[in-house]
Amino acid sequence: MTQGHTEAEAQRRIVALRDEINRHNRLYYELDQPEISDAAWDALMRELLALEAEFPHLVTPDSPSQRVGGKPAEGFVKVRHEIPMLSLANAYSPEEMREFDRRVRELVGDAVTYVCELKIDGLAVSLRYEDGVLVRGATRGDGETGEDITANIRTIRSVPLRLSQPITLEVRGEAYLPKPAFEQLNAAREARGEPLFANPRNAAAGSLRQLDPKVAARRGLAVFVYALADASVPTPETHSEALRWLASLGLPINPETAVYTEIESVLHHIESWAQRRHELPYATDGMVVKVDRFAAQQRLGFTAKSPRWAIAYKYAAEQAETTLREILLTVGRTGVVTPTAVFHPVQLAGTTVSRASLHNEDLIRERDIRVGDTIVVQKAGDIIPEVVRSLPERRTGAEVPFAMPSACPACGERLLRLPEEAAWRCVNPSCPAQVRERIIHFASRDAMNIEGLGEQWVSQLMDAGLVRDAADLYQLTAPQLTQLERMGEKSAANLVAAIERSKGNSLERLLFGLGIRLVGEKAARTLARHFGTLDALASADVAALTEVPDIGPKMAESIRGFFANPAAAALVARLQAAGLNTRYLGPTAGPAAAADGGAGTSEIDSPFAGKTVVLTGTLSRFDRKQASEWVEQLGGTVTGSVSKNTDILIAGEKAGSKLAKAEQLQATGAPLEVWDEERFVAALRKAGMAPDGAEGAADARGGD
Ligand code: 0OX
Repeated sequence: MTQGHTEAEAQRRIVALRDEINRHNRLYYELDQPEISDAAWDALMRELLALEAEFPHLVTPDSPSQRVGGKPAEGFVKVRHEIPMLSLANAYSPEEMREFDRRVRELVGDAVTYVCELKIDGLAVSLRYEDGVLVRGATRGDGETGEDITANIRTIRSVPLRLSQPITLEVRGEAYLPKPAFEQLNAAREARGEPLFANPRNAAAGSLRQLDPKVAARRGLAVFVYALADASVPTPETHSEALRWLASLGLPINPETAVYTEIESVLHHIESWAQRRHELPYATDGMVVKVDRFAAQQRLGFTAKSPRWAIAYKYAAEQAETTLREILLTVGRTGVVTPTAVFHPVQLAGTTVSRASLHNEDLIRERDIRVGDTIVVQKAGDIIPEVVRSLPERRTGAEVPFAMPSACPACGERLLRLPEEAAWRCVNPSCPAQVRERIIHFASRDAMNIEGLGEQWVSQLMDAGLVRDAADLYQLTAPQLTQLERMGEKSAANLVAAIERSKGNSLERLLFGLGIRLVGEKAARTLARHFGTLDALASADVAALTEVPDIGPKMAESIRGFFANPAAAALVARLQAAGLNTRYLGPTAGPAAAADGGAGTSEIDSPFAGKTVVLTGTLSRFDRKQASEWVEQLGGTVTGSVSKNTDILIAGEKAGSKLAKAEQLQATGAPLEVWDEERFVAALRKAGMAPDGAEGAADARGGD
């Protein structure tokens, strides 16, 4: 097909192929919506490579053939904020607001005016206009350096491309996804069987970081501008006037601002929005209160991180009372038994909820939660429901205290709780619940990527006795599948083809799919690249494993343990016998293998793998429990006290003795690192487990 081209023909075809491949790379890596099979992608790439080999002088550095992975290593150009983008100090109670007011009055006197603005739950952006024309949009980043997202900002309809006057200015605002757009986006993802975004903020962040502006455009983002950073013309003397002025220039300003001179009026205003805010078509999580007069702002100045002239009042999670009907137990892939509270449905932060994870037995005991209890539930961050406490004073005597059963609810085998662990685990590796979860994981997109094989089919296949482990998938035939309810001939043929295709995956997908404890996607890639074949990895001892960069002793032990386990070894042998590829195919082996270097959803870069982590102090964006879960999901071990075994101390505000101890240890030369919340959040984001600001894997899936 490539032979006999004239150069002009080759050039045209090369350009077309590059466009096509770039488009599919984006669909695959950034949108998780591949339109073509891996094999079809391979064919396009092979054609391009052949043409480029035939006409080497037509190779350009930006050809997708020259890339590792599917997109440039640097997705966005970095932008330095001449005027830093500040963050806000938080207040959680009226008393803290009154303290803020006292501090303000102490410094600038009694004649103070405050502006109240709803705190929009989105992503901070900076917009720069030169002579009235939008020239740059940037994310906040770390406040000093953000990313240039001009192309995406241009697609946001509420952002004017030209102001009503030819002024040069820079403004800050919040980009957000309106609730209806968020719901539509998730509905579409659900219809395609894709993981959902956990909240509008993550969806907004993900949308803004799309490399293809067309995609960002489709997402329906909007912006509210809330600050003037810099302007080439004389500007008003107060923030409230500045907002009106910016509105007159055509910039989108939130209409719900209010001005008061007394803190008690501010508090009343805050209270008046506590419920009403849920009716707005966009998500809010508080009220920002700013000193109005710029001269007063200047006198108040800044602390290290935030202005002294503004504060964010965060609404407490809305709570409701309900009755606990039952505690359901589910068994995960690794055998961990997780209790879930099932309660009478209640309205919370605008939606109906009836379930909340109870995490583990200790939490149920600490909160003295009994079946039949009246319980208080809330949504953490307005999104994730949790049981806050029980109300023992409401008991009738009929309530039943919870006891973790001694047998697995799925298979009846013994449950075991290891010292130092909060979780009970089913010890039976052939427990059907575990097996089901393992097969689902094996088939999942980031592992073997068997299209169409989701939870439902796995359950049906197991119930029908057709599949007992991942290796059985490779024995399935179309006639067997059509016996399943709702499985037509076409679907059956597609599924068999998808299973067959997965045999050609590069080793790292198989390794990740095997679900070896602590081995995430990144480690799987590292191992695949290092050892090259499954056999080489399987016969590596702990010493050989720990020699590999980024593979720590805990992961090494886990890998050894896996291959030493006869059941696991038997599974691997059957997979090999079924004809699965067990070699690393290299970074350019097609989408299935080329995730290397792509910073898309599959790049899990865990700084916590194998590390011992301690959390202390107050974290402003989430609680420690949530933080611990993230660290553990990223392969870290969270312990309660600082010792010489501690690798990382994450210190929030008001960190006390643990921080002191860590600093003492550091002084003695211990390699312990102390991280602040910003660094923690940055690491989470990088690992795709972002509380705000990252597309894909973990945020979409709620980090599970
Ligand atoms: C919001 C919001 C965020 C400007 C000065 C310090 C922080 N999320 O709605 N930030 C600010 O103010 C910036 N105002 C807001 N309304």
